[in-house]
Amino acid sequence: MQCSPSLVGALSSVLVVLGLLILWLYGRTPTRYGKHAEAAAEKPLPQERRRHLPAKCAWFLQELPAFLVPAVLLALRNPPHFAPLGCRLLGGMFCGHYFHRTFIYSFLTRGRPFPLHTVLFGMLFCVYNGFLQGYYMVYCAEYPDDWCNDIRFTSGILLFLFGMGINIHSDFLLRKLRKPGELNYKIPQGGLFVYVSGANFFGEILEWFGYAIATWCLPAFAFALFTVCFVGPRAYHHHRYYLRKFTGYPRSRKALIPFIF
Ligand code: NDX
Repeated sequence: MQCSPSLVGALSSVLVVLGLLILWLYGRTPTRYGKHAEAAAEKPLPQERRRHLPAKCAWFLQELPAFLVPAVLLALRNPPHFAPLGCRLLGGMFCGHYFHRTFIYSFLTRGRPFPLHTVLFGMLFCVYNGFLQGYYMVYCAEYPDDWCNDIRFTSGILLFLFGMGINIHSDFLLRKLRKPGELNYKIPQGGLFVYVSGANFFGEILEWFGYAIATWCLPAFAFALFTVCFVGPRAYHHHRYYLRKFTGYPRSRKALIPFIF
């Protein structure tokens, strides 16, 4: 396969447009899964009356393509070797994140069942994004020999690891709020939840901006922007939900960015 810069440009632009569309749609009304499925249940859409999948199964199926598609592109690389920096960044950071999300997070989650159509949209999205990131890093990315000493590379890797740490720890704190089989909501405590309601989302955003800075490429920045557009409004709606539901909810806590928003 050859690198086509116009294909990369077109797919990245679509990702940005999708992100902005989602920001416009979900800025006003929350995505209808998890705690916002409760409100949706009062006025279900026709597709929401149909089938749901258990959360473990939904997360596994939804996220698997984001791991598998770039992994297959890496394996099919001709000649197949892992030496170029782009391949190592893709394998270590992008596939590393989705390995965790697919094979660890999905088996640990204690979340609610997902509407089937949401899972299908999620899968489609992960195929698309997995292909874009994988195709670019395997076939297009070229770095100077001293890129590993560049401040963008080192700061990006550190930001990615820092964000991943926050994200995994915050998802762990959320999981600990429930015993197996429970589906009720409690006030998140500890870690970065002391400062924000969407600590896991804040970590996810840092992660993808770290990846974008370390790889310094259009597809990665497009995905980081998409992440802000999708999880940003979700953090905001979670925050409003908590303020409505819990009278004792800490007033100093922000929605997404500590001390700011
Ligand atoms: N999956 C990213 N729109 C999404 C799936 C849905 O990885 O087509 C984006 C991802 C997809 C979405 C994905 C893209 C856009 C789609 C959408 C479906 C429709 C939409 C395709 C791919 C679409 C159009 C048509 C416009 C194009 O019961 P519960 O489930 O609420 O339990 C929760 C629990 N919990 C609590 N427990 C007790 N007490 C409390 N107070 C609790 N609060 C929460 O914790 C869950 O079990 C768990 C986490 O819940 P929550 O709501 O905090 O996080 P969640 O949204 O479930 O995300 C989980 C993790 C998190 O780390 C987050 O950062 C990451 O996944 N994530 C999520 C979404 C997208 C994404 C990352 C990214 O863009 N990078």
